[in-house]
Amino acid sequence: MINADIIAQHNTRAAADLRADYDALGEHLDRRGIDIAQVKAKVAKYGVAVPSWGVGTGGTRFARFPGPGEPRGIFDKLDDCGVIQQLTKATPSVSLHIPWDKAPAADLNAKAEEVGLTFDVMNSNTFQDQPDQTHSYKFGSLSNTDAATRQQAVDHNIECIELGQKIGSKALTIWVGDGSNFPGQTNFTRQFERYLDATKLVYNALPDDWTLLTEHKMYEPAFYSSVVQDWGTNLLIAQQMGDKAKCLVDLGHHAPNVNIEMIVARLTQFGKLGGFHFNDSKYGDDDLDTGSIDPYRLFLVFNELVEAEADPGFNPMHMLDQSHNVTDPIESLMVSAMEVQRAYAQALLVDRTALAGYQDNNDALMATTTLKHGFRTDVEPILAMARFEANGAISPVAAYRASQYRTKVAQDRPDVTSAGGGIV
Ligand SMILES: [Mn+2]
Repeated sequence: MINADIIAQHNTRAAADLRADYDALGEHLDRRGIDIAQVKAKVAKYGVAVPSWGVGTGGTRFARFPGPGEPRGIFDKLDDCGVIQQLTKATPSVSLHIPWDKAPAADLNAKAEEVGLTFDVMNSNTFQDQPDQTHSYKFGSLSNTDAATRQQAVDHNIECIELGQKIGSKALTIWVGDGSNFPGQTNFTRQFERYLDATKLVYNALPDDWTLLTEHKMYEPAFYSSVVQDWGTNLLIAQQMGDKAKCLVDLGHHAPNVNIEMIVARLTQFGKLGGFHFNDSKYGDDDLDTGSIDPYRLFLVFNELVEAEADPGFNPMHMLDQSHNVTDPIESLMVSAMEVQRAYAQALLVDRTALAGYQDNNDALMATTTLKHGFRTDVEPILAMARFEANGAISPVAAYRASQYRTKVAQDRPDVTSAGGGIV
């Protein structure tokens, strides 16, 4: 963890400027009929989960270029996630990936408490083979033509639920790489039937207070067809499973230019939006840092989420899911968490009464201008003040660099040449 004195010194130098910026923004928002303290209170309560695999350097199918001080296992990863939360106060939980993060529940709980974190959604892994595994997933997992292979995948998912129950998790996310690479290789219908039958066995093992999240992705690793390729298929799965099953939307898992915010609205309308994987993309499942390419799209997604917030039962799970190839993963995850918070804060500023009026009167120009007014407002003082008041850092990246955390952990953690990239 970072020495609290470093954060305090850093904040002391920046506090006066922050106060002035915050007060100025407060006056501006007051003229718009918005109470800055209310927005700040909502932002302060907002949290996005960090994926355990995100703190290691990612890679592409061509190469991976690890940085210094890479985490050696789940306990190093939890240290790094603890730092992200300590500085940003925006990432109170971690999402584990099994078997990469498999460890005794008592040890996981003790470490999480030590670094001030809780555990979010569990993630299963049936898209690669493990050394001790009986059946291969080369030709699929939950939809494999071989019953024993499907059962192995079902058992693994149930094992994830059982570990999750011991560490306070309340949800399981399933993403499978199942599909085909050649036209004719599989029968679409029979393959999906096998997937549904196997997934139902996992669903039936779900505790009453748990949610099953299924994640769609258009292509990769299968390049001709994917069993769970789009939100329509995902919705069918959630409907077939039952009330505890919902859809997870990964922002990078759609064709370019697809209107994701409308998918969010559709799934929300029918009570089937279960959660998000935030990241950004230019071409495909690029897993770039959230908000780095198209922050307006992120804002439009949050506009739908804020619209739905009025329903107290609406509580989708929010998680980052990205791969860091050229940056320090801790820095990328901190910035990304703040980008998610920023989009949320901007969406909170939208005058929804005015917007509804323009929509009803078909005033397209004023409707879109009203929406954009939220996006154009620089809400950084709100985010920084929320961090400051929670004993986080006013400028997390600057405080992190001043702490030399990476240099210090690199002394204990030997260089590694390869590790699971975990790009899902
Ligand atoms: Mn994902």
